[in-house]
Amino acid sequence: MVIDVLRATTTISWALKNGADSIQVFADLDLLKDSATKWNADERLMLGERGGKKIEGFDLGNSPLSVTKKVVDGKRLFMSTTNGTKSLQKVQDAKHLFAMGLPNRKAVAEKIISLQSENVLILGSGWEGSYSLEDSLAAGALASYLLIKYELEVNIVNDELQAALALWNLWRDDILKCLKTATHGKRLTSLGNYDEDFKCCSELDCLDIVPAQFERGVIRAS
Ligand code: 3SL
Repeated sequence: MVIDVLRATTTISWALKNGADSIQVFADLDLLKDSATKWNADERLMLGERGGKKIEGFDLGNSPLSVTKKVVDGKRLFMSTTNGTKSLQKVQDAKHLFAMGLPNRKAVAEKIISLQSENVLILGSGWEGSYSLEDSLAAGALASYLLIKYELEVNIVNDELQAALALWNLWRDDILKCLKTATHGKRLTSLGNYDEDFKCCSELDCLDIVPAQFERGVIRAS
């Protein structure tokens, strides 16, 4: 499972909630443009960012607020972001692959339990290869939900997730503050007013959507 709280997996979850048909993720922009041009022009959108800013010539940036029903309903989104879509590509050979943000934490947790998987690998997207506070927070939020609801069946097997759980217990009552304290939050703040994005990305368990990979690189609501 891949987490990118700010903001890729939150945007993916909201896009699917608002009726996007599917989201095809890319690390490489040329490949993205090539695939997008082969798709029906009325049914495609190119979406993405580099360094937090919308990519020139693209229809949308990477904000969960931009993927409204009016804009994305019935469309395939061709998406590339600095970290989140790269992470999704990296693990695309996984048997089951999900994308999670804080808004769909509960929905993804219930899905995981329903699959009765022996092992669950959680990949926080971070920022260009380094750790990020907000993705660890969400990993801790997931662990916390699973432990409280399914205590006997869940076993945390590494210190990274124990630390993430401790982080969640520290910040769970002020998620918004945690996101703004994170270096990525500060980076976004330095680019402009992202208050509504922060609010949207910090809202817990408000979406019943589980974004799941259906074919290599293509994510749909499950
Ligand atoms: O790195 C990513 O995948 C993005 O979500 C970063 S940003 O929030 O759009 O800046």
